[in-house]
Amino acid sequence: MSSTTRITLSRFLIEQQREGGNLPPQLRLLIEVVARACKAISHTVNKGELGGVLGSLGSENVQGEVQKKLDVISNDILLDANEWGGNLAALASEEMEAIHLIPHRYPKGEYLLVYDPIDGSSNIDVNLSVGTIFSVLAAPEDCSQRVVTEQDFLQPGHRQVAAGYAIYGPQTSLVLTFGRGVFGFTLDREVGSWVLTRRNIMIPPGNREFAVNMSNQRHWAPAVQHYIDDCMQGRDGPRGADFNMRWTGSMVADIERVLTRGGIFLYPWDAREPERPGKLRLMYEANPIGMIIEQAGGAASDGRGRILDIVPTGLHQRVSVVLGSADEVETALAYFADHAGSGEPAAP
Ligand code: P6P
Repeated sequence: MSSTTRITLSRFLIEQQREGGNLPPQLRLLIEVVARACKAISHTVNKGELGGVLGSLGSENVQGEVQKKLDVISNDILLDANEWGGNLAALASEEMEAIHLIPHRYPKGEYLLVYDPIDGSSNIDVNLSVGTIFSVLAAPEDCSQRVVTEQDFLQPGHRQVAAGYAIYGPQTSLVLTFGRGVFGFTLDREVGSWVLTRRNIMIPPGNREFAVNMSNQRHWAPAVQHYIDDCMQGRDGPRGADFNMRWTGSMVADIERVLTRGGIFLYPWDAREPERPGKLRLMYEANPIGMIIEQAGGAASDGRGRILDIVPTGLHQRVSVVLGSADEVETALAYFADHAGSGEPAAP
């Protein structure tokens, strides 16, 4: 790509602000700060053994999951980068049980940032792609006059004003949406700039590829068993086509593949913990990814309805997800509908 055509993230955001007229300066600056923090996280992840950043801390996060060193390091990078800028009224993270208020010494802003600092952290020690997922909401107007509470974050996903993820893989890339299309950037490490490499990403239809953790198959609701069974029967079965399966253990890596070549990603409810709707978290996994998928022409459901219409009841609540190319999600949801009247177990 010649240097004359290189559009950096900064230039892209300024042009979006100028042209679209609905990328407010505070939101533009917030995205710049988050993107800069993702560069710092990428640099730290890439150190691997040499940086002493691998392995676990021996502690558990609010999810009851083992915390990796990089979970905490990345969380702190995002906190330190964002709390002073005057763009945020508060932050929230997978790694922090409660919301994080902006210290009194800094001005409060108009937005709420909620994020998963390292998604897929179980893959860090085995050198597989991991990522950062973030979601931006508008803070209620009276937040400037009062203490922000968790309730202020509990907005349905269709109220997000921006969403994105960084993926730390063979390349470090950033995928962003403000509700007017999905854009991809690649980190130029020589210069330290995010460079626009994909405009208006659209999920290709018709790709016969599903991403699900097959080891949970015996625990799924019958609707999911039936859908995956039919895919597995290939061209001689009801779907009339052979399917491929991929599962990386990092949502951002699987979603990057779905955005790029299509297919479907599922993490459905299962009977291992029947009271739990699913494994993935609504506020900082399903909602931001769901916004990106919809903006790329896809669909994002919890198996019964649109993920972005779910009214959250808790910062760390979990949800079942079925998302990807609109055609394949529609086909999968037909299985859910077929089984819905049978009284079979499904997401509570
Ligand atoms: P499992 C990572 O912990 C994560 O939240 C997602 O990134 C990923 O898709 C999923 O969980 C993997 O879950 O049960 O297959 O390890």
